[in-house]
Amino acid sequence: MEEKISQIQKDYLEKIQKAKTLKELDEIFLELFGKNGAVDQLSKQFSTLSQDQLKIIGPTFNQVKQQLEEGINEKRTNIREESYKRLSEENLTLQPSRLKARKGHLHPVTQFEQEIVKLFKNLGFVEADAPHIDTDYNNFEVLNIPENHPARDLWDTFYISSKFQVPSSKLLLRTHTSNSQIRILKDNTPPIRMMNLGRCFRFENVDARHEHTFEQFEIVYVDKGVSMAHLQYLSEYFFKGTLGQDIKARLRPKYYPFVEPGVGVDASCVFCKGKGCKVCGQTGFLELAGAGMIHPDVLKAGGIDPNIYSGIAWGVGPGRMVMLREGIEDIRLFNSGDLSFLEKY
Ligand code: FA5
Repeated sequence: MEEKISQIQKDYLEKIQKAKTLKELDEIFLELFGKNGAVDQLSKQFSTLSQDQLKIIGPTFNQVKQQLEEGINEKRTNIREESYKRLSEENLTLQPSRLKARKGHLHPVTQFEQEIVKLFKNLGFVEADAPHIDTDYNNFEVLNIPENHPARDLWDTFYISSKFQVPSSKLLLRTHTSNSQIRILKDNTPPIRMMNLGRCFRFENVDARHEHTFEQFEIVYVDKGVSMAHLQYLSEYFFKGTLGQDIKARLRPKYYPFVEPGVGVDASCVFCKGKGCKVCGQTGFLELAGAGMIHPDVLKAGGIDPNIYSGIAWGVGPGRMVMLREGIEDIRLFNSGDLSFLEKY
């Protein structure tokens, strides 16, 4: 174990030293401290050590962790300072007459979001607000995800430093628009038809389909006699309105602690129309949303009697939908600020 620690120390101190950009440093940080990163992998092996071994390894491990973290921070500062220096030494001769006027337009995800808000406004849904920075209670606990629930692993997030915490409520960046559910239920009386749209955040291993900062769209519908049939109808209404009239919706059992039953909502594949192809893994369907009947405990926490009312909640990622509709292969392009990409939409 000691050897592994010193190998990681050696390898990563070297990598940090060689890094030239902030992006490279971010990647090194994720490799080390991200989910399943080198540090995480090491600490998982601690359970195989005896108490005596732990007493020796523990402090070394913490020391190396701290050294690597400090190394990254120090290098970040160096890279920033160097680039400020370069900028301040640069001599710019601006010639405004040569700049071509550029016409801007809304971001492709924003365009799509305006479409879906309109679709649901046509059914009487009203927009509700929910904050990006929220309490652990609203984002997790009230949704049946207590502190040690395994579902938290799927929705790891960024926490606000304790110096800025309001006493007694841990603050975090919301992981999903489902933090709107408790507000919607508390602030309204049935029949409720509301939707929430906006930014969500996760401590993700970022890749072509996963961003740390992305958008979600959620609807909450509560009334007497609301059932899975409404869920099926609304899913199909959404897919037909955005992907084409020939698209079908399929509900498949899936676990979310705040709905019962919970479902993954699939759309028939836009590429092969349900026949089976490479994109849908020959299944004919693509999973696009999570949904279900609102759990009675969540209704109760929102002051609504589950013996009288029932409700559905449904959440989708607009970014992933735009990727599908426009054939975009990498979700990271959306936040990249790359105008040559954005100008195509
Ligand atoms: C949720 O976030 C649940 N809150 C959805 C829900 C709402 C369930 C209401 C039940 C009732 P999930 O983690 O599966 O579930 O995310 C929902 C959608 O958000 C995904 O299908 C995907 O389209 C999008 N999404 C999730 N994580 C990311 C990510 N890292 N980057 C981009 N899109 C993401």
